[in-house]
Parts: sequence; C-alpha cells; structure tokens
Amino acid sequence: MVALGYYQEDMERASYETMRKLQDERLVKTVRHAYDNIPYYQEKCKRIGVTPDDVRSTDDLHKLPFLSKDDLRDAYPYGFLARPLSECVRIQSTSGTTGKRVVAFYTQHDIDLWDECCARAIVAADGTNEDVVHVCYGYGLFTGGPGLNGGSHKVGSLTLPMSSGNTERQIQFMVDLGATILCCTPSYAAFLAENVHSMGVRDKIKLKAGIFGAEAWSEEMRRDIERNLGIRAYDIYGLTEISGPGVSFECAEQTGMHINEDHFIPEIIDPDTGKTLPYGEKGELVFSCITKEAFPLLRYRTRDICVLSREACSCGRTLVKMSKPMGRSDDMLIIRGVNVFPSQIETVLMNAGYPANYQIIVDRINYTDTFEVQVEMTPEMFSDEVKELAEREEDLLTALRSMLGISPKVTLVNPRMIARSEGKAVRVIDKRKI
Ligand code: DLL
Repeated sequence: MVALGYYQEDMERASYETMRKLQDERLVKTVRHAYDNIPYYQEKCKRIGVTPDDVRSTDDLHKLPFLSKDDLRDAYPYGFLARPLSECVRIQSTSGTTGKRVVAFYTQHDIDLWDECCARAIVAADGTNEDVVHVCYGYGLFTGGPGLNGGSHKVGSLTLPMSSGNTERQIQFMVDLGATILCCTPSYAAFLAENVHSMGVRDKIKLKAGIFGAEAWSEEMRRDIERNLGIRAYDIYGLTEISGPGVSFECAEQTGMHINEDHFIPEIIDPDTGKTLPYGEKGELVFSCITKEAFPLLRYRTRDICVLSREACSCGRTLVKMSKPMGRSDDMLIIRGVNVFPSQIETVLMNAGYPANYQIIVDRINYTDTFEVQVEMTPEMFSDEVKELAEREEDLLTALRSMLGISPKVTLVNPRMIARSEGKAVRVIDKRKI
C-alpha cells in the first residue's frame, strides 16, 4: 500500500499523548462553553448534579449526560445554539418534516474546521490541487454537497458543484471536464457506473477515486464500483448533528475510517445500559464535539452501531478508526441516502385517514434501494374502480414524498391483507444485504 499525503499531518499523525492532551484542553473548554451558553444543557447537567468543574479531562467524559435527537427536538429550533445569531452564518438540516428533523448551526469558524475535515478525506483519497472534484451529493440543507465542496476548495481542487440528478449531464461534465474524484452516495456511484457503460464513455472518463458515504455499503459493492469505474472507492462518514461528512474518512488501507479526534471524541457505549465499552467491542457510537462554537454537542448518541480500533494503520495516521456502521440502535432507515423513520410514514397515513396497518419494504437491486409502502385500505375506502385506486395511491405518494423527501412506491391493498403479528407489528421488511 502506498501511503498518500496528509492534509494536516500534525493532527493526523499526532502521538497518542499529544492528542489526549489536546482533547483534554478542548473538552474542558467546550463543556464550559456549552454549560454557560445553552440553558437547556445547563439544566440537563444540573439534573444529574454535574458542573463544568467536574470535568477536568477526557477521563471525566462519562460524568456528562448523553444527548440524543429527542433533546434536539425538545430544544428545536434555537435551543442548542451556543453563540448569538449574529455570529452564525449557516444552517444545515436532515430531511424529514417531523419533529425528528435536526437543524445544525455553524459560525464561519465552524465551517472552516468542517471543510478541513473534508479536505483530510479528499487528500487521503489522493486529492491535490491538480484534481477535478465532481460533487454530486445533494446541496442545500443536506450536508453532503456543502461539506465535500468546502473540502475540495480547501485542497485547492477544481470543484464541480453538480448536486444530484440529471445523470446524463453528470456524465457529460465528468467527461468534458476530466473529473478525477467523484463524491456521492455509493448507490449513486453504482448507478453512474452503469450509465457510463451504457453511454459507451468508459474509456473517456479520467476518474481515479471516489469518496462515498451517507449510507451503508458492502465490500462487494465497493469492489464492483471500483472495477466498473476503474477507481479506488473510499468510505466517508458523518452526521448532520456533528457537522456532516468528514467526521471520519477512509485512507488507502480501506479498513475502517479514521475519526478526526482533534475535533470529535468518540466513545462506544452499550445502547441499553449507556455503559462505556472498551475499544474493540461493538456498541453505539457517541461523539463529543470539542471545537464547535455554534452547536457544541457533547456525548451525542449517533445510534450507529460500530467498533473502534487503535491498531496501527499502514497509512501512518494515528487517528482512531471506526468500522463501517453495522446497523442502528433505533428504527431509522437510510434509503437512497435519506434518513427515514417509520413514524413519519405512519403520521402521513394517519393524517390521510388510513388505519395503522402498513408495511415498509426495502430492498437493494443493482445497488439501488427500492422502497415500497404497502397500505391497507379500510372497508369503506375499498373500491373496484381502478381509477379511484390510482388516485388514492397518487395522493398518498405526494404526501409521503413531501414528508420524507424521497418517493416510495405506494401500493394500496385490500382490507386485512397485511399479515398481523402476535407481538410487535412488523412494520419494516428490510431485505438489503449490506
Ligand atoms: O449522511 C452526512 C454525510 C454526507 C456522510 C455525505 C457522508 C457523506 P445525515 O443525513 O445526518 O448525515 O445522516 C447521518 O447516516 O448516523 C449513519 O447512520 C449514516 N451514515 C453516514 N455515513 C455513513 C457511511 C449524512 N459511510 C447518518 N456508512 C449516520 C454507513 C453512514 N452509514
């Protein structure tokens, strides 16, 4: 394996002691900052009898309360803002229009640090200022586009802010401008690869690497994409609450993602007991942000199930590595890169007068997620009129699309067609083998 370059070598290759010391200092400062400026957080700490004076180093991290999406919902929209609005320059948000939506805030400094995290990922994928970086993650509220865009600027690469959609145009630009690094979800990368072949332009593309994340993808999918596009495919991880992509990134060794520990302290906990687990054990990933000004979440529960490893990496980075997320400790589904909660679907169905008998069926065919919602009609709704049925399905589709940000296939089924369960209702059938 050839060790490629580093963007911030002093941090990416810091000794354990140097990193620990930095984390200690930054944590103490951030706890004080969050406590003093976020009344909701102060209240939460007081409830368990913790004050900033109790946190003197990372060894004291476990004393702090956990934060979760529910806290963000309770304090929505401005309750976690730790800096005055006059200092904030941007928001990003997750999809979804229910209370599960998350709005994250950034000062210019926060954006600069986030961009640097993404720049590290691009350089780890062999990116330099000679490269042409084609970003087709969504722009707008989603963090994918803005994050990789910012990282690419920092590296000094020529950035193509393509956003998603219009596949033919994407490929035309890729060919015409000689894109060398592709940034998008792995499923879109697989779709692009198919189209590159069907358009007969495989020998005209100059791609050498791809930076793919925002959803789970298998090693098999990686090898297929690599083969079909003639590139090396690198994983990248992140979440809106913790800034977006670039919380961790893969290097040329491709055996897990290095966490930018100088900004985010990771922990693995038992999702049931909240107990911190040692490295190497599988559990829920928790992050404490230690450089954030506007949105300094501490001990935020990601719900992603992972393993952390401190094994030496052949790329020379000393940053701790996380495995690919192996699942979730809540019921969130990620479909075509979009976060979907079954409760959002249920809300739409209830509002439209349907009973709570429905099933969400997700599969992955040719590396593209398929998403179907089967909904039972009430006997009163039931009609033999095909036209009426089609209209009902169309109305539900419109409502679901506006709630979720993606379109499922909606199938209305006759009353009592969906199997009843004796225990918990089986709402989700996820057939994807990831
Ligand atoms: O997906 C941020 C992102 C954008 C990451 C572009 C990478 C590339 P959210 O929409 O808030 O943010 O979704 C966060 O997506 O908790 C994971 O469950 C999942 N996820 C993100 N990256 C990966 C990955 C963005 N590489 C949620 N592999 C996270 C598996 C991932 N799951």
